[in-house]
Amino acid sequence: MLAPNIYLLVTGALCVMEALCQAGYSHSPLVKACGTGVADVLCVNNYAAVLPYHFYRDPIINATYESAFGLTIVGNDTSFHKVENASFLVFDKKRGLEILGDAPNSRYMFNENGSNLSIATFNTTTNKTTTIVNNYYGFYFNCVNDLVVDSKGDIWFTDPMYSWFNALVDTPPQLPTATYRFRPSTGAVTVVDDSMKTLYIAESGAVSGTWDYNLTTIHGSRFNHTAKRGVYAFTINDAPNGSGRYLTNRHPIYLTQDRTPDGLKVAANGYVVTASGKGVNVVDPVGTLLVRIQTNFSVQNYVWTGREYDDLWIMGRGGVQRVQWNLTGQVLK
Ligand SMILES: *[C@@H]1O[C@H](CO)[C@@H](O)[C@H](O)[C@H]1NC(C)=O
Ligand SMILES: *[C@@H]1O[C@H](CO)[C@@H](O)[C@H](O)[C@H]1NC(C)=O
Ligand SMILES: *[C@@H]1O[C@H](CO)[C@@H](O)[C@H](O)[C@H]1NC(C)=O
Ligand SMILES: *[C@@H]1O[C@H](CO)[C@@H](O)[C@H](O)[C@H]1NC(C)=O
Ligand SMILES: *[C@@H]1O[C@H](CO)[C@@H](O)[C@H](O)[C@H]1NC(C)=O
Ligand SMILES: *[C@@H]1O[C@H](CO)[C@@H](O)[C@H](O)[C@H]1NC(C)=O
Ligand SMILES: *[C@@H]1O[C@H](CO)[C@@H](O)[C@H](O)[C@H]1NC(C)=O
Ligand SMILES: *[C@@H]1O[C@H](CO)[C@@H](O)[C@H](O)[C@H]1NC(C)=O
Ligand SMILES: *[C@@H]1O[C@H](CO)[C@@H](O)[C@H](O)[C@H]1NC(C)=O
Ligand SMILES: *[C@@H]1O[C@H](CO)[C@@H](O)[C@H](O)[C@H]1NC(C)=O
Ligand SMILES: *[C@@H]1O[C@H](CO)[C@@H](O)[C@H](O)[C@H]1NC(C)=O
Ligand SMILES: CC(=O)N[C@H]1CO[C@H](CO)[C@@H](O)[C@@H]1O
Repeated sequence: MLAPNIYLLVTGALCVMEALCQAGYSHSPLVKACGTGVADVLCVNNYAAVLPYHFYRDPIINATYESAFGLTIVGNDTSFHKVENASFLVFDKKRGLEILGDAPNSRYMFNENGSNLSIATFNTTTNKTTTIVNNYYGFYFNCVNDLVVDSKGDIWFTDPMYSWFNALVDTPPQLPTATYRFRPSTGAVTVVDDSMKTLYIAESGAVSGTWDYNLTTIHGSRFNHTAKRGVYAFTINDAPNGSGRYLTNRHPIYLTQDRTPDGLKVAANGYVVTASGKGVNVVDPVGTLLVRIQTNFSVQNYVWTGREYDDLWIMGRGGVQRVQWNLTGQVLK
């Protein structure tokens, strides 16, 4: 008969027994170059589940410093510092390297800051942007955010309030947070519902603030790492008589390691892709982190393009990055 594993709960007080604490550190080096070598890909050994003492991650996010996993100080490991600037972090070696494919590539394309209150097209031949919608019957959008284009050419987008809370705009919110459909051929903007089988919703309670129309309240927000910042899955059910849909089975699948989830999308194979801080994470449908793309700017959104839908354009505050990999987007119907 096999002896069952014995799990010890090592409390803070027990950690004075240094030998016991250090004994758990058996996954050295913590990170190592991996993959085909065509891009800087780092494999994170065993999810870095045991960091050698003493380690420290500063929780601060301010104008000059943004807490990130890769900035964790791990004084007794000589490899971990490489995490900071790697293009790709692989957590699940088999599925992660499959997502990256044979020739992953991540390139910073250009710096850009705007489109925060409008939707514009960008012509990759001329580098020209053309605004196609910038208001809802005279009201400014708060922060046109996540966006997808369906096969009919309709653009579906969310309009939350981050721009105000992040002090990116000087117009306080004028509309409720909502999801819209914009039809470029007619100019019509309509508030919509979703119609997918599983709905993923990101919660960004960690970024919060207040406003009023008197322009006297605090502009900008504080970041609170202990508040909600997870991805939740719901099952979408059809009402029996076809009269509508309802959600059940809300369950958290993922807590982002940096900032809050943003730009949530589902890949063709069902993997859930979400921006978080300065990067984009790929998790499986139960929330296991497989791969992270790292950028040097905070990512807000991204879109799959190209004939094969494997060309990912990532945008955020301070940049646009292009990633060519082996994870394809969903063709929306
Ligand atoms: C921002 O946070 C970093 C890290 O904690 C700190 O060193 C720096 O002084 C802070 N800067 C400001 C302007 O508060
Ligand atoms: C390295 O480990 C030793 C022994 O556990 C510990 O005393 C020391 O503080 C650690 N050094 C750093 C820089 O964390
Ligand atoms: C990562 O890149 C930044 C910006 O170029 C640089 O300041 C920093 O030293 C780099 N970190 C490491 C560990 O190389
Ligand atoms: C690319 O992904 C597919 C699954 O979508 C997989 O079958 C294939 O092996 C992957 N390619 C590489 C080079 O890993
Ligand atoms: C983007 O915005 C940031 C913050 O407002 C500013 O520091 C930076 O210069 C801007 N960059 C460009 C290219 O406009
Ligand atoms: C981009 O600009 C070029 C040159 O003006 C034009 O020929 C092309 O049709 C434009 N692309 C789109 C998708 O509008
Ligand atoms: C468009 O931008 C790219 C990337 O910055 C640059 O390489 C290219 O020359 C630009 N094209 C034009 C027509 O300005
Ligand atoms: C607007 O702000 C002023 C100054 O703080 C305050 O006296 C007034 O009550 C506020 N008005 C509203 C409608 O909140
Ligand atoms: C951070 O969020 C937690 C959980 O919602 C809350 O209990 C705490 O008061 C918040 N801290 C601050 C400084 O707002
Ligand atoms: C359809 O079902 C809903 C809730 O299940 C109910 O409220 C509604 O009255 C039903 N409509 C018809 C036409 O049966
Ligand atoms: C990010 O990297 C690109 C390319 O190396 C560089 O042009 C850009 O200035 C960097 N941005 C920041 C905020 O470091
Ligand atoms: C494209 C666009 O609307 N950019 C705006 C984003 O917000 C800043 C701050 O309000 C404006 O200065 C930009 O023009």
